[in-house]
Amino acid sequence: MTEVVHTPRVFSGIQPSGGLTLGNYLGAIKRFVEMQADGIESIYCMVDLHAITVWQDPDKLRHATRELCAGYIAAGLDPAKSILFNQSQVAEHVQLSWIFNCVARMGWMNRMTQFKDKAGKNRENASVGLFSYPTLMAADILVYHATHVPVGEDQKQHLELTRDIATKFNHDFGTDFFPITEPVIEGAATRVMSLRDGTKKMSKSDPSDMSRINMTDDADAIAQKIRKAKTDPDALPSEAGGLEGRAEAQNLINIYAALAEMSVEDVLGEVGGKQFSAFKPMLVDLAVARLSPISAEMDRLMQDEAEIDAILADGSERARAIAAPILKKTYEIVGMVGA
Ligand code: AQP
Repeated sequence: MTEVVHTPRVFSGIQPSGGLTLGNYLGAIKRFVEMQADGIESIYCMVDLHAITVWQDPDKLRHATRELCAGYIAAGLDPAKSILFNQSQVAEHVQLSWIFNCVARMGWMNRMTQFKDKAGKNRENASVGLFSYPTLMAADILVYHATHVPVGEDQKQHLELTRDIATKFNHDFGTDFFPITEPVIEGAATRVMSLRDGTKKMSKSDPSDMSRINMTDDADAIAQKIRKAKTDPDALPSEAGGLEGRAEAQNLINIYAALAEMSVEDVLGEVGGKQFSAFKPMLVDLAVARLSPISAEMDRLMQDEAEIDAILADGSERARAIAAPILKKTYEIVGMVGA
């Protein structure tokens, strides 16, 4: 069998399950913008079908989908260079996910920690969609033959499953058709933690708004949240080793480093020895300087919903042009009769 060389192509997605957080920005979108700058063909999705694995109010879902698109663009994605679209408009994702439901094994799915975290104690009452979420995610990626997927640390296990599905499909059908995708988990803030609890991920759906910085927060809200962020009584260390066992201090330093585009070591070289009372105002100033222009641009873009809808429609068409032949070929490999 000849080895297929897959051309580099980037895919990633974010759920419109609420407003964008600083976690989504530092863990994902900021990396998307850097990858666009590298000139690799890039496809960025608003994964609305993933969002409905837990209840979404339809009006809020529509708003969040458009706002997420505005967030992508405001952060620096150019819809002429990158393909921006919402998942539900390219049916090939769902069609391929069915094939992958038949490739993935129950044992693999039962090991997915995100399902366990999100379903919580009431697993019997979770949607079937929440359980099969990772096979749809594998389809999102592989329906474009994406080779690189920039994500935050929390998505690592789903990406490993995507690789397992591609490997098993290729093995079962004696082909090299699907690439073995590389996760791209890079930067100082691949796991931004809650401002109220340094052991919990910062999340859109955390009931406490004080736990996260939203990309739409104004300067006052950002300042208030950082001022009230949980910390410990000690001064900041001068070296990274001194952050061990200090989850909240580590989190605020990681956020600073990612926003300043500095290494943690360099940040500690500057702020080591300072109390949080002196460091927090520095973090507020930096966060406001970096995030305010993005939220102002999101506001401006949201004034023209028709323009956002046109960008999504154009992106869907360009995405479908890539996905349709890959799905068709998959069906042929599997043995579906068709034109
Ligand atoms: N706290 C985080 N730190 C770093 N990266 C993060 N991401 C999410 N939270 C953090 C990254 O953002 C991308 C999109 O995530 P998602 O919206 O698909 O789902 P999620 O990871 O479940 O994000 P949320 O905010 O926690 O959403 P809800 O509350 O709806 O479940 C991914 O690349 C993710 O790694």
